[in-house]
Amino acid sequence: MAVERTLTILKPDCVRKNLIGEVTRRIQEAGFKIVAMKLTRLTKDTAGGFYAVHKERPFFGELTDFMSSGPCVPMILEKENAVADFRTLIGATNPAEAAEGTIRADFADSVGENIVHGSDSVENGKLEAAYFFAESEVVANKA
Ligand code: 3AN
Repeated sequence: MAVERTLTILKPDCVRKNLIGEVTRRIQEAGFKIVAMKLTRLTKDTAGGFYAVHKERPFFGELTDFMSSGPCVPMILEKENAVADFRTLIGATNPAEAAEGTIRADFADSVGENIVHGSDSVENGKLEAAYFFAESEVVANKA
């Protein structure tokens, strides 16, 4: 299986609930290597740019309000089969439908406030990673 990168964001609800440590622990325990990471706060505009594909959706305003409501923690993660394995680890978008033991099933309140983002393809992962990180901020993590 190929080594891939995926982009996650520990969303503002994750930070507010003091879950940065617990969610990061689960990510690392599942075998993902963190190759870039920062604490940042999106503006409504930068959140809108990230979710531009959802611009016409009825929840776009709510989504960009939420994503700019407090600090978040974007990370680039590396692992074999990272994109699909990360989506398995976090569970379905709607926490009510997320499998038992997944991050969203355990911690998320709603489809809007669902603790973490995960890229849906290798291609989007690259675009999303570049949205948050310069190449110079990505570290080869061999540990
Ligand atoms: P995922 O993040 O699991 O790939 P998408 O791409 O379908 O899910 O949706 C992007 C983000 O938009 C989700 N993470 C979620 O926070 C938000 N979202 C999706 N559907 C809704 C909805 N019906 N109401 C509010 N927010 C939503």
